[in-house]
Amino acid sequence: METSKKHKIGIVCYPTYGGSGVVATELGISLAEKGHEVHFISYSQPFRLDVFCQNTFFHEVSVPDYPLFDYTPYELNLTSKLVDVVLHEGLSLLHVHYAIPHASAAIQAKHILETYGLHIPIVTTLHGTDITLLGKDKSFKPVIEYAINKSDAVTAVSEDLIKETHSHFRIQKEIKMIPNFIDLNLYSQEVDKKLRSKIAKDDEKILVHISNFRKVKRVEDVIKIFNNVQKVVPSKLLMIGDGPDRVRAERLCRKLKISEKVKFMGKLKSVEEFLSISDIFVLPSETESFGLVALEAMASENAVISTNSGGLSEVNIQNETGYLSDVGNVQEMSENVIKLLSDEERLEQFKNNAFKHAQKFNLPSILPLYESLYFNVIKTK
Ligand code: GMT
Repeated sequence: METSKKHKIGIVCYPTYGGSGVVATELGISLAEKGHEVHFISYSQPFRLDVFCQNTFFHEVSVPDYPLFDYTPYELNLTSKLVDVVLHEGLSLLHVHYAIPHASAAIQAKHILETYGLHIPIVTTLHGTDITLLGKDKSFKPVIEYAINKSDAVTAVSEDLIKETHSHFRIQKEIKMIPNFIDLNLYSQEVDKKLRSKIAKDDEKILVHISNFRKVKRVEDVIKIFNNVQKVVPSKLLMIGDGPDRVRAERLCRKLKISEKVKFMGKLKSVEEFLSISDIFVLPSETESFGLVALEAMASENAVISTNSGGLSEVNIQNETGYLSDVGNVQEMSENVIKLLSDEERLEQFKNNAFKHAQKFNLPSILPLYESLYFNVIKTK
């Protein structure tokens, strides 16, 4: 298939810390490096796009504060911005990440652009909570369903998310699975000994959790697991990120008298160096369509202890790269961490397996899947 032609691609994403924003931004940057012209459209600069990248452009959606509105109509501002950017930059495609409001705004923009005699193909990527959480809220159902069905192509980041989408919505469109990816060059398998010595003693193991500390992440389970582990294995826990449940997690550490062993690091722009010094990544989420952050940890040779919810079993392989348990089974997850940390040979084996499995999701293998999808929808426009 001829995919070498260069295009002008619009990417709509959330700019904040979070897997979907990371994937959308890394995808855009990689497409730009391959010679495509990439226009990011969002309400602020995506956090990984703060350095100069050739062939990339950023268009900010500004949301004026009118006293008339009780609720700011962001979707309308986004729709108008999309129409404007497609018209004036001559885009050949819009790739939107998240069904609402991004896909629904893009579909509306597409209808408006038709009145200008322009056809713009829309590629929608489903990332998770738009389906697994918002999808359960019936008030969004018609909009999400319409946005998916009217997109020219739809992708989801795991097989489980495709299944979930079909179980919540009446979908007439084929949903193609394109898994999330990582750029393996960014991750180191070498332990930064100087950094490690600042966090833990030589005989201590390091556990790490990274998230936005939302309810769905069950950060208190991380603390409970670590509390059980540290009674048996000398260890430290790194809690990276910030969000609504951080205070509860900190409070629990104080109650359990383990605050000295748990370091809350807040939001970090780059997590790679901390992943390189840790042994086990803990992700006890209620649900996770994919769990990109677990894959990032695996790229740095971390074994993973997670729940078996959503698409996590497509990333973390039971008894190979880590262990998976039912949501809330803190006891089993604690025992699994202890089992791994007490058996050096098994731990090394799992770390190596994790790295090998992560290689399957390396950027150069996944990028052509998107390019070929773009090529197909542009060709048929
Ligand atoms: O997990 C979050 O709270 C963030 C959310 C996002 O918007 O980035 O993550 C979702 O998309 C990621 C990228 O595809 C996936 O790796 C995460 O598993 C997914 N989160 C959930 O399904 C809860």
